[in-house]
Amino acid sequence: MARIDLRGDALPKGPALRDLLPRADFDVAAALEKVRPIVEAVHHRGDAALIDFAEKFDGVRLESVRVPAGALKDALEQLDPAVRAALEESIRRARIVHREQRRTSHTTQVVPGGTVTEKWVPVERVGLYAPGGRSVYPSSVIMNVVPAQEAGVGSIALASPAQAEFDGLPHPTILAACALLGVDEVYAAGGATAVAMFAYGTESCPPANMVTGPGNIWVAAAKRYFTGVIGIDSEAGPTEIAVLADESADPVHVAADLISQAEHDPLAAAVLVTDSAELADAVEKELQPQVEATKHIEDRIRPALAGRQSAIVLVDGIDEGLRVVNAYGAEHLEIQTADAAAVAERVVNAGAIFIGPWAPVSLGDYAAGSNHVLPTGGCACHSSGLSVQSFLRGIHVVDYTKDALAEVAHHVVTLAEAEDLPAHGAAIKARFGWKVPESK
Ligand code: HSO
Ligand code: ZN
Repeated sequence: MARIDLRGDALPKGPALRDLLPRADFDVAAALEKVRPIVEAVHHRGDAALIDFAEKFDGVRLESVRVPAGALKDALEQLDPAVRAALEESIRRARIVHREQRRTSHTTQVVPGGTVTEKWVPVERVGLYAPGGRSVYPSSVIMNVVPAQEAGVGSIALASPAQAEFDGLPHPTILAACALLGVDEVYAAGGATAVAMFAYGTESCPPANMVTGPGNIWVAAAKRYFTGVIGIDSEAGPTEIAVLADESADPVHVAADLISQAEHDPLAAAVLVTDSAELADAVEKELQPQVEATKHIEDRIRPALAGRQSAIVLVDGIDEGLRVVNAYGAEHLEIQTADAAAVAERVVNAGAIFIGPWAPVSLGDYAAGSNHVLPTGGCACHSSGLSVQSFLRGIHVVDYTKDALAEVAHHVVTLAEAEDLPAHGAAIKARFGWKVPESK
């Protein structure tokens, strides 16, 4: 892995620090141009376009994009019992956490006779995307469906690419996960075509108000295409892990955790930030045998670790390390230091934080109860991971009596005039015989 030495004066004081930190090139804007004709074809030709694109991209001609109910049932019946038990435990834990995120409506009395209620209402219909191909992740189905269900979303549909080896159905573990979660509306559609299907609706799929779920750059580009038209969760980019570690960290754990996320994608980022040159050396030494011993070596892990998005960053101390990880805003941040909980308190930018030796990112990916759909590419500086909140809208309900309106009327009229919007003021005066009521 590359080294970035930020010891001494090399650590910049201000925002310049961010420019020194490693990050993958993930050019969603360029992909947008390629996605545009695909999205337009789905808009104009509906299911016929989806079927043609499945043939072109997934190599299978579909009879229909909607997955029959029997296929979900069959997939669940054929699911390996150990995988089923693990998925059920993952669902159970995710529900425990997400159920407590539910918000209740709240009424504030602003003045006597004047209230504002914030009413939380779930999005009515959501389309969830689960990738196929390199990443068939039933765990991501759980991470999208559970918060939507706990938010009370009434209509949940899921799309995942058609698989030639399964007669054009999505991958059976995706179908089984849907069956376990009680999601019965499933479509065989992939990438940008799936996002367009949900955004516009087709003959077989009613349009959705929101699309969530991970995916490759084409999914991210399609989400950007529809930004402002439908709701999206985020443009998920390649996975990132940052580890902030001192000399107390176990290099075997640190190396294993860096590799664990490098396993996702050749563009995945693995970043170690440490004040211990000994630990940096030990981790690098440890990476070699561990990489050799794992599966996706050449296609993902080696390019991910050698890529410009991954590095070992050397700092003078943990205070400086905190500045680095806060500037970076990792999707996943592990704290492997003495007194890790206290160090974690000082982190302000991260998608999720994993404290100490017994909370690796892999736990969060599957079974901590936390959500694994998290902001990438530095978006943790302004956005959160998926939660029940993602699927709710807060509607302000304003309720004022005549006296309460009269009390503030002169201020409203004054501000309307100051903004050269006299009709706004007139809407108040019309209620009081075209006069501004005297304030008490
Ligand atoms: N680490 C990925 C999620 C995932 N890991 C799915 C395993 N399966 C992004 O948070
Ligand atoms: Zn993962």
